[in-house]
Amino acid sequence: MKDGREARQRSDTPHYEHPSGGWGSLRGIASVLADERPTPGALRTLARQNKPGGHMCTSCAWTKPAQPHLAEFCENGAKATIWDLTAARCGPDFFAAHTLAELRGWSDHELERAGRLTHPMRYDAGSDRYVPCAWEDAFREIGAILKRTDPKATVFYTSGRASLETSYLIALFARAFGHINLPDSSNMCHETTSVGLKKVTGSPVGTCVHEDFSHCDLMLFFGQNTGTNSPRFLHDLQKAKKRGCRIVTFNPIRERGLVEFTNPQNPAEMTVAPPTPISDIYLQLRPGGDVAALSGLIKRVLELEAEKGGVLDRVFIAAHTTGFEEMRARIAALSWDDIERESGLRRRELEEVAELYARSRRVIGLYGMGLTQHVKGWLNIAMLVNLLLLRGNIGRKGTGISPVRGHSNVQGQRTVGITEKPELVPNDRLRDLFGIEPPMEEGMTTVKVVEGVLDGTVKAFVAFGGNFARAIPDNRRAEPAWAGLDLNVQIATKLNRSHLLPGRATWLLPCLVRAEEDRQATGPQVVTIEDSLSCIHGSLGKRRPASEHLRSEVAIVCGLAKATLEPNPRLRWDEWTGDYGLIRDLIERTYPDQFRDFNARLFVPGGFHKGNAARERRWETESGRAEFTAPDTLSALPGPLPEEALTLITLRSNDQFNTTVYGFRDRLRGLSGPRDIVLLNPEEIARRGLREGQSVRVECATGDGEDRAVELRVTAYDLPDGCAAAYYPEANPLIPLGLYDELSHTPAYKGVPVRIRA
Ligand SMILES: Nc1nc2c(c(=O)[nH]1)N[C@H]1C(S)=C(S)[C@@H](COP(=O)(O)OP(=O)(O)OC[C@H]3O[C@@H](n4cnc5c(=O)[nH]c(N)nc54)[C@H](O)[C@@H]3O)O[C@H]1N2
Ligand SMILES: Nc1nc2c(c(=O)[nH]1)N[C@H]1C(S)=C(S)[C@@H](COP(=O)(O)OP(=O)(O)OC[C@H]3O[C@@H](n4cnc5c(=O)[nH]c(N)nc54)[C@H](O)[C@@H]3O)O[C@H]1N2
Ligand SMILES: [Mo]
Repeated sequence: MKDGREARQRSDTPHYEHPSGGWGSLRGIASVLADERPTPGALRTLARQNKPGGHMCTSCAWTKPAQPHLAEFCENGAKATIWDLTAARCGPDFFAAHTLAELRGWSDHELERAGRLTHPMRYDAGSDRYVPCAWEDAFREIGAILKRTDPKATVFYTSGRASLETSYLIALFARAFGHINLPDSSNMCHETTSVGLKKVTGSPVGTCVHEDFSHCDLMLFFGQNTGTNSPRFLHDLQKAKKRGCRIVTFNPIRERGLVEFTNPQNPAEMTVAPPTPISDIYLQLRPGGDVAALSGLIKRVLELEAEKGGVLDRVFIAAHTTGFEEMRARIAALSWDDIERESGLRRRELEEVAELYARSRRVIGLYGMGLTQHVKGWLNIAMLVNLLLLRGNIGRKGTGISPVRGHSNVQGQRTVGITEKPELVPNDRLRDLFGIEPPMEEGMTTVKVVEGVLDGTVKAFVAFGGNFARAIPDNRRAEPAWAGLDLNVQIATKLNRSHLLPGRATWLLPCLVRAEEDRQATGPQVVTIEDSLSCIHGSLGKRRPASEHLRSEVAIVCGLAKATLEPNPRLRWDEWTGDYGLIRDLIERTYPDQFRDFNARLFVPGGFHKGNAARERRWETESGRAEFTAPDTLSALPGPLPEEALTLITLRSNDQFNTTVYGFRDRLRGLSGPRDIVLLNPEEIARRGLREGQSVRVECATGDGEDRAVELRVTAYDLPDGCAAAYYPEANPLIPLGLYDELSHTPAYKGVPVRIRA
């Protein structure tokens, strides 16, 4: 197996001393250009990225501003686009040369580097190879198998890239067929937000709009790595800093992008001006320590109120919230010793931040996977909301709660019906519009789907993008079970491990990427996406498709649906394929409040906002009010750590997008080379009698009887005591399927008890 190991050596300095952005990010783009040799015109394509009339980047979900920069893309957005526009092709010749058994020995990086998928392929078990097939045969044969399959044993997975149009049709296809087993990458990601934030504010998404970032005077960042995962947001942070806004970060790792930033698009900064410091205060708390840290902040704010008054927004609390007294009493009873122990922070550090909070008029709370991917992830979010509610920091200009979402349209997929929860869609409208009977019992989440694959109750799996089998917890334990499926259909752009785990009948169907022209019966088609701040944008690809055999995701969904469902004159799959404007009309009729005049507003600069009740202080919660939560624990972890165990957090490098590994340079962390490493602080290394570079066996310590272990090499890094870190997806075999957020079932990828054996 070649994995770039020989080619690249780890740097001697594991701590990157340069600001994020800057020359390093330009070199990052240049090196992908050199490695990938994209088809000509790629730079011209990049210039159209994230601008009205252009295509929307397939990397992160950060908002696309109304006044874009000359180049409204970042290092990682450029990498994502260049990765899509590679000149390499993974077609019939490639598959004729390699069996799936052989390809299973390749790394994630090598598989995707084979290039763009070019032809529809069917798996041939006799030769253990994919062989080309015709689209119409694929649709007919897949449809025939689905017709024989119990809809309740069928799963349609979406990874958050597919457009609103595609997603609406996938959700409709599922409901017309008779299931809502619609796990989304969101079920591994911000489902904690969809459930937890909804519980306490009534809104399943963030309340901020872009303008709020120009008015806040404090931002609190919990567990979100802006420099790598939403780099365009650094421009907003830099602007906010320059006008005097303060930023406080809670993260076990000192992530470079939240330390300082040089704008690569500003010539003066690139040459003479110093970088902008980003965080005023940076607190390296213990993983899972956010409940305790937030408890400390709230405790001090309540003390300040008792000391001098005027700190709480009493009018807001009385008019808009419930549960304040119970929360107050619970927090008042907590001891600072417990708070310090569980958070790993000192009382005086938390008091300083609480005092800053109490002085700030407009505060935004931001968070990412560091809060959501925990057993008590929902409580993490509820605690942040508690803090914000104390001073009326939701539903006012320059305030709010802002989950920073992952995939470019993951939030939008939920908006248009990708959900396993029947109550979240207007079923009556679907009945009226299409004469279908949507299922009313709950469908499967990601965790349930994996359980179903393992126990054989899932029979058919259709993936509209993504790399499900690799991204899930316990991925190694689940791998053999995929062979038990009757049907596995993978719609994708590049080869990945999920494509190498065939069932009894298996297809790999290639689709267009967003930058490519999508020409249908009525001409080139626009698709739409919803960003992290709930703004909807049109996206128009102009590149020549990587192969003449590619189809759009809309065309593929329609082809499959038509071949599967009984004819219904109201399900007009062919017409919809020919004109996506018709699909947008249906979205508007299904969700009239959010998508008014949809087709007329495709290219509004900055997108159009779909609205948010909590932002207007309308609380669509059970109580009809914003809810304070009294914490029942100080830790987001599953329980006290077993003897000698550490808490493992799993990380993305700056050179990957989820399971897509572009390369081996985690530039902003000063790490490069092979990814099979485990980070520990030097004292932990010494205490355990280990040494740098030593190969160790990292074992899961949940003690549920399964043997979960991965060989990794010890690397010293600045982390809190009791914490280990390793890369995702390499570390996923260590993560038990049963470890997930109590309310939303989002896997606890950031809080896994592990032991290390020499
Ligand atoms: N370039 C690039 N961009 C991406 C992605 C990518 O892989 N590459 N992925 C996309 C997707 S799908 C998503 S969901 C987002 C993910 O973006 P993020 O939400 O930033 O997710 P992660 O990088 O997994 O982890 C975020 C941070 O949480 C910290 N952390 C870990 N445990 C804890 C904890 O207990 N408490 C606190 N406070 N912090 C903790 C980690 O140190 C890390 O800095 O990014 C999206 N954008
Ligand atoms: N340990 C650990 N595990 C995690 C996480 C973690 O932090 N730690 N994070 C979780 C999170 S937040 C997420 S979102 C999931 C991600 O899980 P997924 O969304 O399933 O995974 P991706 O790696 O984003 O999927 C990459 C594949 O998508 C396909 N693809 C790319 N573009 C397109 C397109 O335009 N159309 C189609 N049809 N296919 C396309 C390509 O074939 C590519 O190989 O992983 C989760 N797993
Ligand atoms: Mo995600």
